[in-house]
Amino acid sequence: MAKIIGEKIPNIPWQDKPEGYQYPVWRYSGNPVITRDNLYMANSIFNSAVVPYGDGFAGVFRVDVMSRDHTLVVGYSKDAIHWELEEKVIFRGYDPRLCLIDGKYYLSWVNLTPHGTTIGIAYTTDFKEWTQLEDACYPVARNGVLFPRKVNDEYLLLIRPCDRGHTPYGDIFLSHSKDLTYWGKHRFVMKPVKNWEMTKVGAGPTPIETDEGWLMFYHGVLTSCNGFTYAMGAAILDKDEPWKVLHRADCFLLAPHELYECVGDVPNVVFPCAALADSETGRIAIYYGAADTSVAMAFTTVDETIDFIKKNDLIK
Ligand code: BMA
Repeated sequence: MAKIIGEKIPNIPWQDKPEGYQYPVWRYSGNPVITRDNLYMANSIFNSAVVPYGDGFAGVFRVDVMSRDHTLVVGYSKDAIHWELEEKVIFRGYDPRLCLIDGKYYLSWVNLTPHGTTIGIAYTTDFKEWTQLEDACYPVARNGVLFPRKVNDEYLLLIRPCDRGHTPYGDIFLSHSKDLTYWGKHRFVMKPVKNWEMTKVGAGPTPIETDEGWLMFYHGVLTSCNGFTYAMGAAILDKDEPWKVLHRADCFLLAPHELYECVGDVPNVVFPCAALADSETGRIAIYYGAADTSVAMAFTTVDETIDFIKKNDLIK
């Protein structure tokens, strides 16, 4: 039995696995949970981040507005399924991740600069006032994902260097920092290996600490004759040296199969940006962008996912 090391979330949203379903990750039956109807003047609300907050949950949501500008707004929920979003734009950019480190909620996102995208970092304690730090790197990079605690006394950030366009390549790297300002000791973590992720890979939700290592969900991109297909994979990174991949599934765990994942502004996209993980029960609720149009949820347990990764392990 694998164990999640982290907080208890007794009110984690949950639905049991459908009878007879064979795979380790199953979708919420009420998907999608957030659509453009959640906010006036939204074109689409998708790749978004959530965390437990107070007696409920808070989140930062990617809202592409009707001018098609990329904005980030805050939202709140009692049950992590039904969300109230605020109109106020906190930052411009996209693909937010949230991470609680030492009592502060850190946001990392794709920050927009005149020279291309980079990784913005800001923190808050109340989701109202934000303090923005220096960008974590120079352009061009995306998919910046912080670890929820220091490892060997250093903060860790997964990062995916890329180009200014729809990058036809992309490997995951890990950077270290003592102060969240100066980043260095850049380590290669992983590159695409199998067909389903052959074009590029990028970290997804904040890594989940387990007694077997860091559980990292990520997205992988396949290029077909019809364009990109984004699916979700999973790997386990070494606890103390997380640039070392201990286990990695050779196949996706969730791919665009439902209509709301296959049809939208960008068809065939499953893009995970957040996960709630309850250390008491081992339950995990994953939040992913569906077809760059809405937010959907899927469930798994730490046991099911780790078992599946090990049974289909490409690390021999
Ligand atoms: C990536 C990012 C994501 C998006 C995906 C599919 O490059 O821009 O925000 O979901 O493409 O369009």
